Amino acid sequence: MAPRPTPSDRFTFGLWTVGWQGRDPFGDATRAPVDPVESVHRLAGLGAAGVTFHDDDLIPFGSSTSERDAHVSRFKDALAETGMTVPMMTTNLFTHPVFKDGGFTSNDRSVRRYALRKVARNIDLAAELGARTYVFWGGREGAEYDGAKDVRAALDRYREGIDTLAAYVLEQGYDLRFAIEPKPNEPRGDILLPTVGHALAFIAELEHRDMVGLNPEVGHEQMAGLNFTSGVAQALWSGKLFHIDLNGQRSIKFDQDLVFGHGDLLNAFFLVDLLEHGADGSPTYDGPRHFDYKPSRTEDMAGVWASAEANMATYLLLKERAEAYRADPEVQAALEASGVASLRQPTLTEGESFADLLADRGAWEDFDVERAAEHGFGFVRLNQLALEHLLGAR
Ligand code: GLT
Ligand code: MN
Ligand code: MN
Repeated sequence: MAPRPTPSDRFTFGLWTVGWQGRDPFGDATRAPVDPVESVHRLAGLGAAGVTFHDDDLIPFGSSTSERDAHVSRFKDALAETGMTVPMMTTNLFTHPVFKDGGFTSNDRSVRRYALRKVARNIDLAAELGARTYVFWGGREGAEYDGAKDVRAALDRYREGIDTLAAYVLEQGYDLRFAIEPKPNEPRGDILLPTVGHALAFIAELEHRDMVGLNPEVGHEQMAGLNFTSGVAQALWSGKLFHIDLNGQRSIKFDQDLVFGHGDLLNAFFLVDLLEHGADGSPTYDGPRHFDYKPSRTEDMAGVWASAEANMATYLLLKERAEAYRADPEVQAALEASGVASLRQPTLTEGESFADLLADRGAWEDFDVERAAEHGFGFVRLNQLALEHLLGAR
């Protein structure tokens, strides 16, 4: 039996996920639109804690002020009726043709100015709804042709955009942090800030770098052939894991946005272990477990809600399996034998200088290189134990 989620598990979903109609570059929508109010009720019924959204997911682009107020008001009612929260919000700077060359980095300055206004307007709503994280996914910030974009100027404009909006948040006194979401390509041929590493380097150049972190997505790193769990570990190491997009991806291809765990399952197992248990058994991340997936266009509406449940069930199953893995004395012995804990020990002893190391004959002159080279680390055995726990064989 799959475990049942409760709001204390902090599962959240983008309104654009269950609301995806299945339109792709080759085919029309396979499902009718879903009313955001219905999504709030359905997801609450399944045990989720909250929803997230782009401005245009709730308030259709081009709505008048009175229409906007009406959408927000019935959405707020749904939140009040269900107890659902909105921990994160974001802006759609990619659907309307005006953003075809990007928002913050469009070669058209008037579009850049319009993009800043669109974000600021939605930041006001985010603060009103109590969101704590504001995501920036720059899907259209990029190019297809190397001569079409001065990348250094684009990065200047990207920095200007983020810093200007960060200053606005501070001036308004909003309790909101920014999270940049990297992606290597799609919809643009090449997107700026393509990976966790690029985004971390960009954040270090910002004036308001303290309030800007990351929203890494499983599939986006895997599209670039990278190890997601390892990227998340580096984001944590930098104190920059502000939010996370969980889903599934099968290798280097278009962005699949499958259900969490329906891609690289072993990597998902170690991701859940990292988030829930870190290195010493305590959680490393206490924010929402946010699913950013697309219910496959083969599914009808019953299949959509079943797929939403599947994300949460998979996460909880992996959490259970990771707990069993951690508690197994054989795993503990294998971890010890593999030197996993030993890596946490500094290479120089406390108080030891580099001169002391240079004087240590045991580290060089008398070091038995051949003997040290013979020693096996037992990583395969460790991985097999993880796999057996994952498959429920232990
Ligand atoms: C878009 C994208 C996602 C981002 C969302 C936030 S929207 O669907 O594919 O990865 O997280 O803008
Ligand atoms: Mn994606
Ligand atoms: Mn995402």
